[in-house]
Order: sequence, then structure tokens, then C-alpha cells
Amino acid sequence: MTAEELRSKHFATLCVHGSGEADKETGALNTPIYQSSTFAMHSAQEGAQLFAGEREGYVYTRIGNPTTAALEREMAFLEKGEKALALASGMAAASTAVLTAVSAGESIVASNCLYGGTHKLFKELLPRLNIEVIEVDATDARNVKKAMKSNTKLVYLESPANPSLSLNDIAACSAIAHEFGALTLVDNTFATPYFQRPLELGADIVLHSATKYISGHGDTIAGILISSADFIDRARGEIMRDLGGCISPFNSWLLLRGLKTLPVRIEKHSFNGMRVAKYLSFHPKIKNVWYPGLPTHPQYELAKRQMSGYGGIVAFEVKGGRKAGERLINAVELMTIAVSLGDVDTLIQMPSSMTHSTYSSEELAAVGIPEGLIRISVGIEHYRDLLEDLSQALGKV
Ligand code: LCS
Repeated sequence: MTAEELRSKHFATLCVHGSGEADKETGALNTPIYQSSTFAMHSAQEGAQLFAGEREGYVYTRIGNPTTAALEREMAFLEKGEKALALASGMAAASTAVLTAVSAGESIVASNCLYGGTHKLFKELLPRLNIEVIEVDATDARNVKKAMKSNTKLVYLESPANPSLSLNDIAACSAIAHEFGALTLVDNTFATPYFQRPLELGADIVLHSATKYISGHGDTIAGILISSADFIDRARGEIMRDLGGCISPFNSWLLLRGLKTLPVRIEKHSFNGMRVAKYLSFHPKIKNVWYPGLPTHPQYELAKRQMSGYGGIVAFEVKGGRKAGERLINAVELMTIAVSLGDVDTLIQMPSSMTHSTYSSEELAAVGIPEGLIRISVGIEHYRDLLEDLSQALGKV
């Protein structure tokens, strides 16, 4: 089947068959791991042309590698972008995207609910580089508009957000950014392209911590950016090449393998996520549940509009706050107490003291994240076993 014919197929088929551009050298169905740091040139002249950008080809794995190029091609294909850039981690992707879009003396308008590491980058390192970050409650696009300045070059969103599962109206925020001549970035880690494609909604850049659902097995740290050819060329040539946050060919290969099972994994995570969210929402010891697939989620209508499913992350608060929450976490037997998310294993953690310990108490309160909030990354085990574990753990609270 030609690449053109493949485009009309369903997303699940695209994940398995890819863009139809299998390894051209050998016909290998799965792209081999090109575990080589450097690539032989045929002449001094060819080397000069490669470095001058007058000729396409591989030079050195920090700048590009065939296994990584295959991953980038497939991620661009699935997110409907022109090009992609794979990096060593989600944070390498975030810092590379920001430094590509924004320079000293310019500003970013960002959601105030972000992964704790991104928040730390925005609060500490970027101000040192004279990049201002204005964090706003981006669940209401009007707050984004109010914060925009003439020097704002980037609107930075995370939807659904870690850990509150709040949403940003991607189409509305992107339209505002464009009015001001700025780009919009959406961290699409939680939804994955299976449930949400921000570029189709008007965003300019998509970011993934590929450590999570793209890998799916908890065995890789990686990040990916998808955007226009111009943005990705600049991110690669002007920032990643200099800061050096490249991905290893082996990790690119693991992610290519992860992509093939993304649809079945996400369906199962989401099926289980809904069951866990519903179970908790009816439990007498639970105060609150945050899950975009529940009609009680304040942005349920937006979730239905911009996502085709709700995913495997559930946040909740036990009556009795942090102490009671810690008792619950200590009582689980099947689930693993661990940060990260998107793994086949179910992981449980407390953001205020772990992933979001970079937020002050005041910042957590402003975002509406209670100190005792618990986040579960629901895995692909049988959901009855997960509910049984929660039931026995809640019995000890
Ligand atoms: N974006 C989101 C939404 C994330 O959840 C994370 C990591 C990152 C970016 C950064 O990606 P990394 O560099 O770790 O690949 N989130 C984590 C979490 O919730 N627990 O541990 C890491």
C-alpha cells in the first residue's frame, strides 16, 4: 500500500503500519537500531557539503540518526505535523522548544498547572536568562488574552494537565496567541495523539514526555516535539545541536516499538481509568475525584469536544487530607508507589510532596491542587484487581 493510500486508514492502523516508509536500505519491517555515533563520508568534499547543509545525510548522532529519524517521521505522521525532533527527555523537549521560540527580553504566557519540572524551569532557569514567564489560570482562555504582552512569543499549555486534569481550550488559546503573533505549544503527554491532536485544533507545537504513553513500558526517558519544518529545523540546528540533549538510537527504537501498541494500550488505560474514577467517585471515604471523562468534571463539555477519549490518569482526595492520603498510599498492595505515568503498571503518588514539590503551598492552592491530592496512573492490569486493591487500602484509612 502506498503512503498516500495509508493516510485514509484509521489511527490504530497507522500506528502499526507507520507512514509506509519502512527501512529503504534493507526492507526491514522494523527499523534497525543504528547504534553508531558517526557516519563515514565518501570524500572531504562530501563532508564539507554535509556541514554546509548543501547535502542531506547523516553526520553525527547528536544531530541526527536513522533510527531516530524513523521515530521522528512516525511521530510527525501521527500528530499531523510537518516534522518532529526526538530528544533525551520531556524536559529536554520543553527547554529546546522554549529556547527555539523565545529569546532574552521576551515573554511566555503559561498555564499555572504544569508538570512540576516544567514549572521549575519556568520559575528558576528562564528568569535567569531574562525570559519572563507569566503563569495564568489557562482553564479560561480570557486569562491568557489578558496576560499577553507585545513581547510574548509563546503560549505554553498542558491539557489535560498534570496532576489536576484541568483542560485548556486549545483552539481558543491558539487563536489568541496568533492574534499577538505568538506560537502555541501543547504538552500532549496525557492524551497522546490517539485521543487528541493539538495541531489540528490550531496549535503550533506539540510536546510529549515520550517517557510515558509513547514508550508505555516504563523503560525509557525521552521527549518529542512536533511542529512545522521551519520550527523543527531551528530547534535541531540552533538549540539541540548546541545544548546536546539528543536521544540514543536504542531509546528511539524502544519508542518505535511502543507506537505499534499505542492504540490498544490507550484503550485499556482509558477503560480502566474510567472504572477507577467511577469507583472512587461513589466511595464514602473520597472527597473529590478529578477525571475528564466524568460529567462532574468542570470542563467535561470541552473534554468531549477536543478529545476522543479520557485516558488513564485519575486524581482524587481522601477525606482527611494529606495524612489520610498517605495512609492510603502506604496500604496499596498491587499498585506501585512511584512517580512517572503511562506505564502498563499502575503507579500511585502524591503530587504535593513528589512530582509537584516544586510548587509552593500558595502556588498549589492557587491552582486548586489540595495537599492531599493523590494521582493514580492506571495501568493495564484487570480493573477488578485494581478496584480490589483500592477497596482494601481504603479500608485501612
Ligand atoms: N510533561 C509532562 C506532562 C510530564 O508529566 C513530564 C514528566 C514531563 C513533561 C517531563 O518529561 P521527562 O523529562 O520526565 O521525560 N512527568 C513526570 C511525572 O508526573 N512523574 O515523574 C515524571
